[in-house]
Amino acid sequence: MDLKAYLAERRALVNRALEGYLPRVRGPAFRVVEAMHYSLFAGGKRLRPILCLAAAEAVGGDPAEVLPAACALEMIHTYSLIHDDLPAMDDDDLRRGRPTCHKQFDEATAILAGDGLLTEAFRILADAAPRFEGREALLLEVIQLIGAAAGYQGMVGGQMLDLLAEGRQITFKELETIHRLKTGALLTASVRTGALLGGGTRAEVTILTAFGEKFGLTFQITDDLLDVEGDAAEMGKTPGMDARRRKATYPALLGQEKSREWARQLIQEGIELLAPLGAKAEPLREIGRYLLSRRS
Ligand code: GRG
Repeated sequence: MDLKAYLAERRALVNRALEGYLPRVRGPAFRVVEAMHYSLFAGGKRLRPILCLAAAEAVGGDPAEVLPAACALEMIHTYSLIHDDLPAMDDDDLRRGRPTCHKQFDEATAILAGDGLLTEAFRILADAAPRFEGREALLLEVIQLIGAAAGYQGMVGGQMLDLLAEGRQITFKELETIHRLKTGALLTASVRTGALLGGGTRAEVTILTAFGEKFGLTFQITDDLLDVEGDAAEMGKTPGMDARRRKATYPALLGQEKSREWARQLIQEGIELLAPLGAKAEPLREIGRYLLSRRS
């Protein structure tokens, strides 16, 4: 399959839906809407929504059915980037090739833009209820799982552990826990959401969730490698920040070559898990392979 064309088509689908969910309607609080819009449309890869759509497809579901959840996941991801870039956290100036939200607007507006995106995500999910008439329990399960993945049991908890680990020597196991929560939880939730709302059987949902977990870890290893080897223009952010902040990373703990090898092995294991799903899971397999060669 032509992965580049697939990703471009899916990205366009997600972007159109996001535009619909976040129109730039003028009003007294327009500044915060503008800041939300600024960060949401700064050109991200849309990996989480695309994973969600591809997982629905892998179980024979209709991707259009899962679009609201896919958009909610992208909003949560964008909120996390806005808050992660704040002076109190990573204090970054560049994100998605543009000044970070707090640089473009101001710190208070960036905090509110993140809050606005997180809240809006759950409103969109709840608003999708009429599409799931007779299957409301499924939608509730998804709202619960995304809440858990984004909150203190997932991404927020991982971010806390990451901040606590700064400048301290940590073990490989601790590093894996941080990344499983900070980045892996939302990526895994994206795949699981697609599988559930796409109408997958429990066995299919279990397979896809296990794939999501392997994918999440592989993503983080390749993210750490990009920070060492990547190019600022291609990445849209400043490389080398992990070392400057003395952050524990896979290359720092294992070395670059071993990290690359481990990423290869993990995603291969993930792809093998998808065997029972047959050809319908090909986009997911391709997205998995793409992790090893991505430049941004
Ligand atoms: C502030 C609650 C809170 C959490 C922040 C996800 C996260 C936790 C911080 C982001 C910092 C970071 C660079 C983590 C590494 C992995 C990651 C999430 C990279 C960015 O995701 P991509 O590559 O970005 O999918 P795009 O811009 O393409 O959407």
